[in-house]
Amino acid sequence: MTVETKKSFCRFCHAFCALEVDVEDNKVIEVRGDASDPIYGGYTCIKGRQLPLEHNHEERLRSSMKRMPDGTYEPISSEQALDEIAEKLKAIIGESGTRSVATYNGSHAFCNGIPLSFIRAWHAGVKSPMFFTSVTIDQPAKAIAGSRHGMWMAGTNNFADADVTMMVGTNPTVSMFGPVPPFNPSRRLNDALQRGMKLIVIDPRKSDAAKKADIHLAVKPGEDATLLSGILRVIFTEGLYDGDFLAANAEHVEELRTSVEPFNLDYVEERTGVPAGQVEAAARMFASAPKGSVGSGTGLDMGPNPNLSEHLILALNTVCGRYEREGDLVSNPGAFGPKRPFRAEAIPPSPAWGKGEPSRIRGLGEVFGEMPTAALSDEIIMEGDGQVRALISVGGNPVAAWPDQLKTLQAMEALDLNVTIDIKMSATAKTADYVIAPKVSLERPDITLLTDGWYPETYAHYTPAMVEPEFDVIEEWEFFWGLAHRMGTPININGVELDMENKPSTDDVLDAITTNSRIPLDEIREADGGTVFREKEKIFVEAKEPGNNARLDVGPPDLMEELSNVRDMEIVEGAGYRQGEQFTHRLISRRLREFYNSSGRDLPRSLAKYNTNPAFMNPIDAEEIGASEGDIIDITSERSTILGVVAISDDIPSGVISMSHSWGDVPALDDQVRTIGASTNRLVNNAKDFDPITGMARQTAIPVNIELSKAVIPTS
Ligand SMILES: Nc1nc2c(c(=O)[nH]1)N[C@H]1C(S)=C(S)[C@@H](COP(=O)(O)OP(=O)(O)OC[C@H]3O[C@@H](n4cnc5c(=O)[nH]c(N)nc54)[C@H](O)[C@@H]3O)O[C@H]1N2
Ligand SMILES: Nc1nc2c(c(=O)[nH]1)N[C@H]1C(S)=C(S)[C@@H](COP(=O)(O)OP(=O)(O)OC[C@H]3O[C@@H](n4cnc5c(=O)[nH]c(N)nc54)[C@H](O)[C@@H]3O)O[C@H]1N2
Ligand code: SF4
Ligand SMILES: [Mo]
Repeated sequence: MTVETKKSFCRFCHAFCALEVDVEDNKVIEVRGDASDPIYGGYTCIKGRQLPLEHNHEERLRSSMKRMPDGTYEPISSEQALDEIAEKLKAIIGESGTRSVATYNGSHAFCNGIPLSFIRAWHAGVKSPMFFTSVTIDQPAKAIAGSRHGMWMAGTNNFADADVTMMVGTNPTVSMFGPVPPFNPSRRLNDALQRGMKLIVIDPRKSDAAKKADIHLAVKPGEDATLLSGILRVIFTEGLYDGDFLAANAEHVEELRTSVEPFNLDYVEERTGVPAGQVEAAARMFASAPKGSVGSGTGLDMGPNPNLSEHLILALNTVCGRYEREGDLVSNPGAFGPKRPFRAEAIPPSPAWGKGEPSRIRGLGEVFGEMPTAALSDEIIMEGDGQVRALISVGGNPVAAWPDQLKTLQAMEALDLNVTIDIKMSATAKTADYVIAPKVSLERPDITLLTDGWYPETYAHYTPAMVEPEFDVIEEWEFFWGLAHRMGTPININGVELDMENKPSTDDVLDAITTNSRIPLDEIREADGGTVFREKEKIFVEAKEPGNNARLDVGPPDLMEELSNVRDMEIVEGAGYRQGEQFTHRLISRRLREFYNSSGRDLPRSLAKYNTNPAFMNPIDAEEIGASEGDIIDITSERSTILGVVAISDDIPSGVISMSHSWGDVPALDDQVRTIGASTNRLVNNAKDFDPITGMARQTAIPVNIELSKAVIPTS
């Protein structure tokens, strides 16, 4: 057999690195970074390099599965599964209405150009508002804050020519997320530092990013709103703001100034643990550089007051005028987005909440057209009109990822129909009535839709399928098309009515999704591999439209009140949030390079690095409880207790435990903590300290106590 080499891109994570793929006998045998790619330049990571193994893994589902009355699973053909599921959905909708049918779209619905548009169209067709995604348990605060503060049409300053970058609660060289464009971010960050860019990192632990920073502010977990207010106060007090920009483009500046005034440096130091001199130095470094912005990640948005904290990020950029201005080159107007203007003007606030379908839970509701995932388990458990009875999870793993694992498990059991589309028997699949086996990335045509706006130039990549699987696996959209076909549901994408009698091809669906694309998909298809599409004429940021008086709102009254409440809180001894809460540590989230949330836990080279999600802790804290490397500890929040495997690290400050999420399984398997890890989400209480708009529970900076465990867990 000859080996054929073709170009494609990785979809193990959302970074979509360009690859060369070796195919032999319709099988993916090896992948390498495509060194000729103009954006990625041959970069891959340990996860991507294991793609062939993921495709050919012996535990990969090669047919869909149906749960039998005794709890075991039997293979079922995808057509038969679709027949049965469609019948059950019809019955449930007939009895309980369309609100009783929900989908949850997880990270692998995002690592694929089609599912989100297709499944939204399916919801419109069946008239169910119950569309959920992982975004509402991730960083919904970004969209919320943007909608309340307003956005700058021409965007923030580019990373490529920034003089300074501030990163808050993000670790881009591992996560492929945050202010560094996630295309070989290590090289991009190193290049930027070499050319003199200053880096400020706010993170409780000495993360990979923090190790490279000019200034690392090791904030006490969850106290970012206070620290960011302190930075803003220095900028106002020392007159380091961009007064001309604010006068022309912002409102409520005085309100912001007076609201941050009480955050004097003594107070900020006492509450956040960051020395006053460092706060001052960071504020000066950020504000005095001509260009460069601040950006954040999950470390900020999963903590307390996420919408307020994210607003302060936007306000920092606005106060320092860190936006592209008239005459600046638009480096990437987008390939797949529609044609649109780039003017030096504000897109005014337009709150993304308070409309649409109300949730039955905790006074929440639709946010930016999605329902809040943090309350989905309650929507399933709570009886009454509108109760969710059927759930289809797509490329997500609720049992691993949703806040409050015990409640999630209760919800999975309460469902009348529980379907998941997953490549393996995940913790969630093991609770499902049907597990639909999908194609894996290199078996599907796809486009770089998710990352379109993040590229530093107008880059796009279309890939055909590399191999055609010889077993019964289907794409996610084919599953929903199959349901719609059986239920008489129309599917309309961008005004294109799909043929509901004869199944379209994946390329037909991609055509529908890119109907309004600036660069026609056919032009992108013609290129072999990822390509930069140079503009015939360069696009520059235009002047503000005459008569446009839109302003960015840096100090909306509701948020200024929230800020004042933060300031009024008493500073708590230890790690609790309120007086009287007796906790010694705050547990913070982090990502591991070798895994993608719960994906990768079956890949040998990843497992060689970590076969559990260690409880990283400071040596002093370990000594205090008498724990050594590899010992098992009990980690107890006000909600529950989990086991953790101690990993001692100087990078973690005393009083902090740093652990990755989406590990572990159900409580019955806890004694396998050394090989399957532990579920940090079992520590989260989704009904307490939740954000009133998005329902986000505190998924980082969780107050906990630790002690050496009495559980006897063998080491091998
Ligand atoms: N405490 C705490 N909780 C968190 C977080 C945290 O930091 N701390 N992070 C949150 C965040 S940011 C997110 S995004 C969520 C993630 O939440 P989820 O997306 O629900 O969780 P994942 O583990 O990413 O689930 C992905 C699933 O997709 C499957 N899969 C892999 N490849 C494919 C494929 O090609 N097709 C299909 N159909 N399935 C595939 C995997 O086997 C896995 O079961 O978790 C959130 N939960
Ligand atoms: N390798 C890998 N890459 C991934 C993922 C993965 O699981 N593995 N997951 C993907 C997903 S779903 C997402 S959403 C992105 C997320 O991308 P990021 O947000 O960049 O994720 P992390 O790498 O966890 O970085 C978060 C940082 O916040 C810090 N932190 C924790 N609590 C606090 C706090 O209270 N305050 C501050 N200031 N910092 C805090 C942590 O120490 C950590 O360094 O990553 C994506 N990329
Ligand atoms: S960073 Fe790794 S997993 Fe993500 S797309 Fe690139 S090679 Fe794949
Ligand atoms: Mo995420």
